[in-house]
Amino acid sequence: MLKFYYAPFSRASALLWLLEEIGAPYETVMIDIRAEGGVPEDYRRIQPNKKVPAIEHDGVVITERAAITIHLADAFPQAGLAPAIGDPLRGPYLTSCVYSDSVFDPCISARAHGLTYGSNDYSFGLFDDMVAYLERRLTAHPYAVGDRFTAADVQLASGIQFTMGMLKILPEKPVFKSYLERIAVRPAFQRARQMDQEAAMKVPFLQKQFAAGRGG
Ligand SMILES: N[C@@H](CCC(=O)N[C@@H](CS)C(=O)NCC(=O)O)C(=O)O
Repeated sequence: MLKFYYAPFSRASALLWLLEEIGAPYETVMIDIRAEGGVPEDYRRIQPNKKVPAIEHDGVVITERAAITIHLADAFPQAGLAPAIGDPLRGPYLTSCVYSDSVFDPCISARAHGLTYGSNDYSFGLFDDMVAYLERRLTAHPYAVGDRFTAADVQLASGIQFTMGMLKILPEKPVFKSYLERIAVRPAFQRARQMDQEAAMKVPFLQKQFAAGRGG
């Protein structure tokens, strides 16, 4: 039994895509992270900071998107989304899954908030180093960790898409654009996008944003 704690247009949207790539049945529990008065307190028993995503898989709760991504790709090996232990790509794969949330994401947030700092000041290091590293990696091979799509691409492409396309914080490098083009043709990606849009239309806060022409 797989339960997915989800809110549209959020970091949980990446996991919606991953679940669609995997194709196993799951039950979605909507969490209104934009509810007036905040996220209901009883959700804290699932996620200590009341954030999405979270999953409950066969009675075990897993939080933190990178951990959930790694877990799901391993739990459903038939989807072929994770190099196995012993595969030389396993190390780069794990690194990439975690890098997206522990380096890429906070570098973007720091930049968005105009934070100036030295490389040593924070564990995630410098924005420019992060951009140069991703540019090098995606120039070296078409996907996050080699020649084939893995769950690490769900992490990476979701981040690139949102921060380059919507937030306009990640620079529009040709290598990032062509990477997203390779991703955009995936049926699971397209399905998840559509599902995310439809779920967003049911969120009161987002309904108001759409009505005011600010959504999407
Ligand atoms: N470190 C968390 C971050 C998740 C996160 O930031 N979720 C946001 C949505 S994008 C959230 O739930 N925000 C609601 C809130 O903070 O109240 C993870 O990787 O799962």
